[in-house]
Amino acid sequence: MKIYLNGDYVDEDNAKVSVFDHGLLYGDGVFEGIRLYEGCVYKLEEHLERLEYSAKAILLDLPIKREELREAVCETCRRNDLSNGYVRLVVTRGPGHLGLTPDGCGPPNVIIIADEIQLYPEEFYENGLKIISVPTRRINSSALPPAVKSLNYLNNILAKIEAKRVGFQEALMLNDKGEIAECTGDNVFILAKGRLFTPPLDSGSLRGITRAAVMDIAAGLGIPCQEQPLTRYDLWTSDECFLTGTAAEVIPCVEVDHRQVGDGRPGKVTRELIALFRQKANTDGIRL
Ligand code: PXG
Repeated sequence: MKIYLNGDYVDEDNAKVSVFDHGLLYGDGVFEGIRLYEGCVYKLEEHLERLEYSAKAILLDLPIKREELREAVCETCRRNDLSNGYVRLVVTRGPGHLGLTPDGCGPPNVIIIADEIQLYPEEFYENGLKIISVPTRRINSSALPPAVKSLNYLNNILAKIEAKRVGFQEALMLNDKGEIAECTGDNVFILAKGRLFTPPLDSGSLRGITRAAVMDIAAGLGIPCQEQPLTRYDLWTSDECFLTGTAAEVIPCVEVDHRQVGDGRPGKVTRELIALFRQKANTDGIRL
């Protein structure tokens, strides 16, 4: 496998960064996860923009321009002969001293890994996921803007472990007020009385690119969609529930905290959104 590392395409075994990189020492950096569908890098511009915003928010100067980064993502896919897969784009603060200050750190490391993707088994798209809310909370939006896709995922990882230990595939994460934030790597939607609802960013949700794509598809279908704070009760009593994310795409939830959602089967609107998302996935991006 060829990895892009600071302008070079190197073998996996030679793709090395310093142990003094603050990305490793402190999780100081930003990243994106991007899909490649039949030779088309899905919503690449949106991902590059979000990366730039994440970097700006944490005062990290990207050492590479949009055009170069776009080409590097595509070239990494080409060099690995991929036409379907997953791209991980990472920018770290770079090597520095032991100590939190990023003064003297750098240059940032820019890493692009393009590989095949491990998807949820198709069975979950047909039968739905069972999810459970967990004690570990989403980081408060006043502590770290949830729109920043940083290298700090420890509380999401703890949430995932908590859900898995009690036999669930995914964890529902709440914010400090007990409102729904999101799942560990996916946004949450419900359908109630014919309207879609998803938590606003302020509730602790990432500005998901799949979330936005689903909102567009829903608008095209004439289904109203509102960003609104949601409680666990709203999910328990919803007619349909689904998650959205780069890796999972659109995936139904049929049980939340042991309460069956709707009739316990993936809902009609959810199935329609899954089908339309899949239809459009290889048309909405940049061709290799
Ligand atoms: N919330 C969080 C916290 C995320 O990290 C999403 C929502 C969905 O956003 P997009 O833009 O992908 O629709 C994400 C992003 C994984 C994995 O391995 C997934 C993400 C990030 C890191 C790892 O499943 N998803």
